[in-house]
Amino acid sequence: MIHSVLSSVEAWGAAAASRTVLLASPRAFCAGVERAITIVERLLAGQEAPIFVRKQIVHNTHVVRDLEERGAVFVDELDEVPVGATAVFSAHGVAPAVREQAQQRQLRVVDATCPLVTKVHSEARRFAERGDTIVFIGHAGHEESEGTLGEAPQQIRLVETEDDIDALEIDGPVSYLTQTTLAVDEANRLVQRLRARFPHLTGPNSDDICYATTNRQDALRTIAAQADLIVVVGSANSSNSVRLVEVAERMGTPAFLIDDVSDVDPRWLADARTIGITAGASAPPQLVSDLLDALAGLGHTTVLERVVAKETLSFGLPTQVRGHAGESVTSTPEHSTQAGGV
Ligand code: 10E
Ligand code: SF4
Repeated sequence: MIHSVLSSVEAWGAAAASRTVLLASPRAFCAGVERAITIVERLLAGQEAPIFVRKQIVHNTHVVRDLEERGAVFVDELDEVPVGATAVFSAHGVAPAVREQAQQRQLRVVDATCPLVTKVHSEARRFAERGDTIVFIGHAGHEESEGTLGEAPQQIRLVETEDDIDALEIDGPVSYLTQTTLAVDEANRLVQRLRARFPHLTGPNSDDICYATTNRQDALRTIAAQADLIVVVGSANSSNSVRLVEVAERMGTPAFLIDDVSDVDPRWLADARTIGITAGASAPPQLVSDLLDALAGLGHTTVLERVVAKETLSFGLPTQVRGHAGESVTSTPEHSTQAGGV
């Protein structure tokens, strides 16, 4: 016990140094996540009865814990929700079968699906109606994939790798769609492979990988090129956060995913004089501020923000929680908000 405390003190001692921090921008909350959290917050503020949320509203342990403490009840499936109660669908979207189940249970549904995920669902229905077989590039078992696949289960094939593509046997017209949070470089590689196999392949009018995913990866690339290591703030089940780690690693820069500053291992920092920091789209900005404060406690830090884009997109709220007509939620990743107030 004493030995492990001493070695921990030694490790933190070795981590003490002055450093440069490269801060990626945009980082942290996107507009779809802000909207989903606002929906739950408003329902909690306006109603005595429990608010049930199907699955994690977004894939972040801090966000979920905070909303839980304020009264939200997270469930895995709708059969855990009492008949007639209020149920929120998470930002990742749901399959039509889940909507039908909600109707059967006479639930009051408030849909927090990000509009950019809804767009992919619409494309899936459109491609299926015209008779295509749809190749969906995404991650098996992820809620967003499950939701989109559910739009036309007989006509959609999920692929994750080039081998999956090589194994496809499809007659007739083929189109593709993607999960919104894929790594852009990997997705492009897979689409190229698909096109080689199916030369008449058609796709969405505009990229399914969303603006927030793209911006966070672009910003990360600019800092990963100059950093000794990258720290990504985000939870382990957050697809877009994990992709940020992988993008950095593919560039040859070691990268670590942390839920918050308490996950930092001082041994990572010992030889790192330039640290790159970013956060996934579901991570509260305050967690980045906490990390910066902790690094400042280890020695003088010079923080340089690398801005590749300004995000001004905003999404309207569902009528059930709208304060006034046309009200929307804007993503402001450059500004810190309280982790407890997400
Ligand atoms: O695991 P994901 O990255 O899909 O989700 P997240 O909750 O970490 O971030 C928000 C992204 C959503 C809702 C999917 N487009
Ligand atoms: Fe919407 Fe993109 Fe955010 Fe997902 S990552 S919630 S698709 S804006």
